[in-house]
Amino acid sequence: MSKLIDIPLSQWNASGSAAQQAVALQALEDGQVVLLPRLGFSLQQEEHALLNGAAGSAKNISWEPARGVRGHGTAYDGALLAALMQRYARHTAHLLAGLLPGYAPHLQQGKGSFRPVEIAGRVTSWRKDDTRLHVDSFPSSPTQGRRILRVFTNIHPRGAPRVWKLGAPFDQVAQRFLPAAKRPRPVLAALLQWLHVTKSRRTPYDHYMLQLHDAMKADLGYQAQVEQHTHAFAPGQTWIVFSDAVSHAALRGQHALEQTWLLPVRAMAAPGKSPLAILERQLKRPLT
Ligand SMILES: O=C(O)CCC(=O)C(=O)O
Ligand SMILES: [Fe+2]
Repeated sequence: MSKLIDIPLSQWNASGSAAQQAVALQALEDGQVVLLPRLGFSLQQEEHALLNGAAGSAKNISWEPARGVRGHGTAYDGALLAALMQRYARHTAHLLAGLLPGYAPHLQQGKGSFRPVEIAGRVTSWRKDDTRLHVDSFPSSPTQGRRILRVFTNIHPRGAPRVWKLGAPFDQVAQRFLPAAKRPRPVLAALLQWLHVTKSRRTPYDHYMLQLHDAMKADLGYQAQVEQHTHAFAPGQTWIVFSDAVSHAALRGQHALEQTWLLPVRAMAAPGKSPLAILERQLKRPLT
């Protein structure tokens, strides 16, 4: 199965045709990336300055509607960034409503991010190293089974692609790494919540997803040998992915926007394809 499917929408608020909606839904739930090769995101005149301010900063800048932008230091105009992120979030909401209308009433808005730093050569710990194949799982933000649906747009002003690798399907990842996974410790989960290390309770599901995330990144033999395809996303392109199930790595690129949406498993067309259901089947017990 090909890892990406193209849908040629060129407007954020266009409804997809019924056929495009069906293709997008099935592709995403089957672990493919939905690529919108003609959907770019235009910056306003004054926002172009944001693409020149990254020197020295090594991090993505995250944004939440309730808390605004964080981690932008003094290099950026916070109000300008917040307005940009808000507009991008709104555009992604329109896109998802038009392409995945069955999801729309169930989507919960997560964080957004502005990614002004070149990925290649960035120094991080292995656990934060997104150049290694992984599935997404956030240590401090348990999803408790909800799907992580993310929209990315390459906004590089001078033509640099954002290069990803896509790896093995989720059920193969789980089969490979679950046998050695540590068992969840409910007392630890309660403590982490009490200390506000996690924003809500880390369920057994979240525990196993973190174990997979870490085990994949830590295993350099796996990284070298597993099936993988490289794909370059050009500036002016947008892509949608369930990043909790799709093995991915970002190898190089600079200047992207990303917005995360969370989807309850019951809102999927085929809930049995969720990582929650796959892990529960393999472990033969409930993980909520
Ligand atoms: O920045 C990117 O293109 C993706 C990096 C990644 O794997 C992530 O944010 O989860
Ligand atoms: Fe990731």
